[in-house]
Amino acid sequence: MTVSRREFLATSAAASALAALGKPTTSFAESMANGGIQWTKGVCRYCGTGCGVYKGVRDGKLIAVKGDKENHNAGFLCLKGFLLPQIIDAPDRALFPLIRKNGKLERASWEEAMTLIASKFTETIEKHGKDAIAFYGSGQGYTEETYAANKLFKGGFGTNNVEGNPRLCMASAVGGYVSTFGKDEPMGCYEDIDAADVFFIIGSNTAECHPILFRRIVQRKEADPNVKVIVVDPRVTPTARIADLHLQFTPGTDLAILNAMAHYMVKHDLVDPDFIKQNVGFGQGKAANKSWDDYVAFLEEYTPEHAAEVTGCPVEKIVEAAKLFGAKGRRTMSMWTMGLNQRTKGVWANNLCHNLHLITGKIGVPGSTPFSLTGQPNACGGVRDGGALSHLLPYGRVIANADHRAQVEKIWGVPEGTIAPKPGKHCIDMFRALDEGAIKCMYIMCTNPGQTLPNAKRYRKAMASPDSFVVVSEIYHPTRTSELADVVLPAAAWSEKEGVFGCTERRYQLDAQVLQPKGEARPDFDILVDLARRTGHGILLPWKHPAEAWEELLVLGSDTPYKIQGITRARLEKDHGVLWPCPTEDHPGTKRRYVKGDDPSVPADWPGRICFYGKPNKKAVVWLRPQQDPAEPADAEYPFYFTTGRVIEHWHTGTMTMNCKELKHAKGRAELEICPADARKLGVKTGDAVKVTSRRASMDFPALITDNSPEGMVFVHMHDKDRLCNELTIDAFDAGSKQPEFKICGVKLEKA
Ligand SMILES: Nc1nc2c(c(=O)[nH]1)N[C@H]1C(S)=C(S)[C@@H](COP(=O)(O)OP(=O)(O)OC[C@H]3O[C@@H](n4cnc5c(=O)[nH]c(N)nc54)[C@H](O)[C@@H]3O)O[C@H]1N2
Ligand SMILES: Nc1nc2c(c(=O)[nH]1)N[C@H]1C(S)=C(S)[C@@H](COP(=O)(O)OP(=O)(O)OC[C@H]3O[C@@H](n4cnc5c(=O)[nH]c(N)nc54)[C@H](O)[C@@H]3O)O[C@H]1N2
Ligand code: SF4
Ligand SMILES: [Mo]
Repeated sequence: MTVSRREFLATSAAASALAALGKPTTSFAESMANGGIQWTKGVCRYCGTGCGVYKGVRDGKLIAVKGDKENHNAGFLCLKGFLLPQIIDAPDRALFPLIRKNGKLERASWEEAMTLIASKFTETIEKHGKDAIAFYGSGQGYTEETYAANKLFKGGFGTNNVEGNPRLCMASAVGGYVSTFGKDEPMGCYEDIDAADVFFIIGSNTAECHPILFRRIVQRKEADPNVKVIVVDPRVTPTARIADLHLQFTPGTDLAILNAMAHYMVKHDLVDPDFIKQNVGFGQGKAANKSWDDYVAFLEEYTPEHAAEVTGCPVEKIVEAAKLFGAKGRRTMSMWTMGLNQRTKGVWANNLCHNLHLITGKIGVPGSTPFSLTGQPNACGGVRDGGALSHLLPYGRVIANADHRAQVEKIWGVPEGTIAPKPGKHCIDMFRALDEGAIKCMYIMCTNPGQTLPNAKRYRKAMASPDSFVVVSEIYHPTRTSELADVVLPAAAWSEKEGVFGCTERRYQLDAQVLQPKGEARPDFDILVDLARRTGHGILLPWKHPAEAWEELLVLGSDTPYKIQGITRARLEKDHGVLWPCPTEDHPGTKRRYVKGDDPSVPADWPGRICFYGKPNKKAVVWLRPQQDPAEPADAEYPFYFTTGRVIEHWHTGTMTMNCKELKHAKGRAELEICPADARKLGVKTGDAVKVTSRRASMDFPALITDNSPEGMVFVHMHDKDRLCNELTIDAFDAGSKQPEFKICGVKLEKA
C-alpha cells in the first residue's frame, strides 16, 4: 500500500518520527555547546493538548522549537509545534497601529490610537449606556490577558458583554459538565489514556486535532491488543482509520445512538447498580426529579433497531459499541470535541456521554472517564476557569448569583453592586446587537470573527458598518477581521510575552517570553492596562507585569474547588505543568477530581470512593435527553449535509500556519471533500469547481473526491481565508449553551 503525504501527516507516525531532539539546556556553557542556542521552557501556541516545548533562541531570534521530555508530551510535538518559529517573522506581522480615516486604514501612533479608543468607549458609555460596548476575546489569550479584559469590562466599565470564541467551541461541554456534575472541567487526565481498555471517540478527529494525545492512544493500543477503539463520526477521518469499530450515521442523529447504547446496557446487565444507588440521580428538562424507573421507561423506545432506523447506522454496530463500552471489568475513556459541541443539541449530547459513564460506574478510576477534549490552548484556563463569558465570573462563579458577585467585588475592591446582576449578551447575540446598533463599540482580541462566526456575511457587515466602532488587536494585518476594523492594534506574539495557559487536563503551565515584540507591537496585557488607565480604571489594573495579575487570580481561585493557590508563579517557572486542584505549593496536583484521596475537596471521611460535591446531594445527574433533529437537516431543496472542520496542518483561520511554508504547501486552499458516487452524479472530477449553495450564501470550491465523505455529506476545512465557508454555515445555536451548530447545515451542489 502506498501512503500519500497527507495520510502520512495525519497519522501519529509523523509525530513519532519527530521525536524530541535532546535534553533541555539553559546554562551559558551548555548553550555554547549547543551552537549558542539558549533553550527556555514554554508551551505550544496551538491546540488544547498543551504540549510542553523548549524555545531555542540564538542572536535574538527564535530558531527552533523542541518537545519538553519532562512534560506530558514526553518530548513529542506535531508538525505545527515544530514549525512555530515561522509565525514570528512572517511578512504580514502588524508592526504599528492603524486608524481608519476616510474609509482607509492608515498608520498612526500608539498615543493617537489609544486616545481614540479610550474616548470612543467613554463617550459611548456616556451616551448609550454601559451595555453599548463589548469585549470579544479568545481561548488563545493568556489567562492574565483574559483576566485583565474581564475585570476591566465587568468591574470597570460595568458591562457583562464579555464573550470569547470558547462560546463557539467549549460552551456545550461546559453546559454538559455543569448540568451533570455541578462543576465545569474534565475530572480525568491524560494518564487515563495509558490505563484505558476502550476508547469511545465521538465527534472528535483526534488524529488531526489533538495529534499528541492521539499518539498516546495509538501507543496504548499497540501495547495491548485487547484495547479497542470505537469512533463515532459520519466521516472516515484519520481517527476512524485506527478504529476497531466505526459508527457512521446521518449527521445530527447520534443522540439516538447514545440512548440506544444505554438501552442495550440496561437490558443486558452492563450497568453498575451499586454505583448508581450511591452516586447518581435522574433528571429531565431542568429538574433532577426523576427516578431509575423513569429512565428505563424513557429508554424503552431507543432500541438499537429504532436507533438504526433514525441514524442509518447498522444495528450490529450500535450493539457492539454498547457491549464494548459497558463490558464489566474493562475501563472506558470517552473523548469528544466539536462533533458533539457544535450542535443545537450540544449540551444534551454531552449529557448523554456522561450518562454512559454514570450508569456503568466507569468514572473516577484510572482509565475510565468522560474526557472532553478542549480545542484551544487556554480555553480552559483563561476563559472557562477565568470566567470570561457573559454569564460567568472567575473560578466557577456565575453572574446570576449575588454571593458570587459580592465575593468577586470584594476581591476587586469595588463597591457592592458594581458587577451588573444580569448576564451580558452571548456571542451570537452580541454580534447581532452590533448589527442592529444596540452595541456600538467592540474590542476584539486574539480572535478572527470575520472568518470564524457562522453566517458570517451578516456579522462581517456589522463589523464593517460605519455605525460601529471596532478595535482589533492582532499579530497580523490584514486578516479577515482586521480588514473591517476602525483601529488595528499590533499585538506581541507568542514568545514575545509571557503568561499562563491551562489545557484540557486542568494542567496550568507558564509560557515564557524569549523575544522582544516586533516593530511597535505590545503585549495584549500591556494594552489593556493602558486602556484602563486612560478610561479612569487604572486602579483596577494596577499591574506592570502579568505575574502581579496572577497573584490576584490565585486569590480568586483559592476558596473554590479549583484550589489553585499552590500554583504560584515560582512553581510554574520550575515545574512542567501542574494539575489543579493544588491547594499548597508542595501539593503534587490532582489527577482525578471527585475521587476520595485524590481531590482535596472530597472530605476525608466521605463513605464512598467518589463524591460529586458540585451537586447539593452529592449525586451526579443522568439526564433523560431525547434525539432531536438539527436546526437545518438536509432536505429536498438542500439535499447535502455540509460540515466544516479542521485538518492537521492548519490552525483555524490560517493566519499563523499559512505562514509556515511546509504547512501551506502540504494543504493550502479549502477543497470540497465529496464521495465518488456523489461526484459521479454531479459529473465532477477532482479539481473541478463545485458551487455550494446554502440558505445564506453560495461559494465555489474545488472538488476533492475521497472515500472519507459518506454519500450525501460534504466537508470543507475552515482554514482558507479566501473561501469563507462560514458564509454558508448556520448561526442557529443551542438554547442552553448558545453554541452555534457549525457542524450541520443543508446545501445544494452544482458543477460550477
Ligand atoms: N490541526 C488543528 N488542530 C486543532 C485546531 C485547528 O484549527 N487545527 N483547532 C483546535 C480547536 S479550537 C478545536 S475546537 C478542536 C476541534 O477538534 P475536532 O472537533 O476533533 O475537529 P473538527 O474537524 O472541528 O470536527 C470533528 C468531527 O466532527 C464530525 N462531525 C460532524 N457532524 C457530526 C455529528 O453530527 N456527530 C458527530 N459525532 N460528529 C460529527 C466531523 O466529521 C469531524 O470529523 O481542534 C483543536 N485542534
Ligand atoms: N465553519 C466553522 N467555523 C468555526 C469552527 C468550525 O468548526 N467550523 N470552529 C469554531 C471554533 S471551535 C473556534 S475555537 C473558532 C476559532 O476562531 P478564531 O479564534 O477566530 O480563529 P483563529 O485563527 O484562531 O484566530 C486567532 C487570531 O488571533 C491572532 N493572534 C495570534 N496570537 C495573538 C496574540 O497573542 N494576540 C492577539 N491580539 N492576536 C493574536 C491570530 O493571528 C488570529 O487571527 O472558530 C470557530 N469557527
Ligand atoms: S498536539 Fe497541539 S499542543 Fe501539541 S504540538 Fe501539536 S498543536 Fe502543539
Ligand atoms: Mo475551538
